[in-house]
Amino acid sequence: MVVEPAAVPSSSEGPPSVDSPHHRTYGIEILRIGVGFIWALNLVYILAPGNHWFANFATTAQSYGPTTVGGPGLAEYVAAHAAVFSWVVAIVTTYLAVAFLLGATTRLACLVGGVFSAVLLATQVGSTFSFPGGTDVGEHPLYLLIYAALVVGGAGRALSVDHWLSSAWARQRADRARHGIPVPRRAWTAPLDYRFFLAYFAAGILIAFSVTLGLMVAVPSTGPAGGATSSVAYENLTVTLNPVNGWPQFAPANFTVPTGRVIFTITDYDSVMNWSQCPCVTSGTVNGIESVNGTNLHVLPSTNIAHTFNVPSLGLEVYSPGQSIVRFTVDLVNPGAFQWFCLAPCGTGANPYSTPPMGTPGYMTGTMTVG
Ligand SMILES: [Cu+2]
Repeated sequence: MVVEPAAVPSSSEGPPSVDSPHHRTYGIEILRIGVGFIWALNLVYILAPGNHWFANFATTAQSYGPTTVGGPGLAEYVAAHAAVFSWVVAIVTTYLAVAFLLGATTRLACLVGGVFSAVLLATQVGSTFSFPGGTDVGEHPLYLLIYAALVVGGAGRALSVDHWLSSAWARQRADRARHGIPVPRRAWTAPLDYRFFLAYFAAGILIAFSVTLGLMVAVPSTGPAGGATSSVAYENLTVTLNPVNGWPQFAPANFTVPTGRVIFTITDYDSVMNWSQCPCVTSGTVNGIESVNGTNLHVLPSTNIAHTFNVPSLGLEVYSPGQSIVRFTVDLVNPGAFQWFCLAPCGTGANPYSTPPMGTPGYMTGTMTVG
């Protein structure tokens, strides 16, 4: 289909009207279709069998516990009801993909998408804007802006099912009027004023954001999903450059965790490298996966690894891409002192595999005490 370039509206009377094709602007519709593609990609991720999205949902939800204000209670609640929440997310994702791509119920989709983004944002408030800010909710402020732009710009007035339906109804009403048949008044045949809708949109987002924040504080921590007797522990590590010598450094390098389920978060501020020799297969974690910026992976690309976190005696191999947040869950059965190593060639000398900080305690190796 050939689309004529968008005509510049000659009047300044607000969004283009349904019945004035000369005033249609296609830019806003292209933005809408673009958002539809993003949601379609999310849907592909959910449906791809290799991602085990439904099976991993509980672990993924629980891994957000440590970065949630008000404690991990809400994350644990979602993890404990993973079947319900994984389907809700899958259904919302499907609806948003279809609605935005086809331009069917465009405004409702803006509201649903906005509320969804507000809820996700609220669960990660505080870590969303922190550099590298790489959780998968990092882009939701942008989504909210796009939805607001779609509402204000009157998306769905061209290239869309909404437009096709409203034109069909307008024609039928005109037809009836011509033949003297009374035209029934229906609320939805007269488009809601966009400013009026924008008020609902803004209110919906504020309410969703505040309710989620409130729930995070209100829902008490109950421990990990499905087990009331054991508890889950969290360990947060960062990789930063030492201000004195410039070497990358895990902090803390020596730490103690209890036996049982431990959720690790590595925030890696170091830059990426192309490590063509990287084994890059996660192992020793629950389900053999790690989450990189919110996406569960078993095999990682070798092009952006900065460091690794390996505990050979536990068979644990986790890869940490640069400028990213890595989460993984381990079930630690036996107490003891376990030495961990970074195996990525991050040495600063001639041989990056053997020069400091590689193998230097307090930088790229240390002791994890379990018990
Ligand atoms: Cu390293």
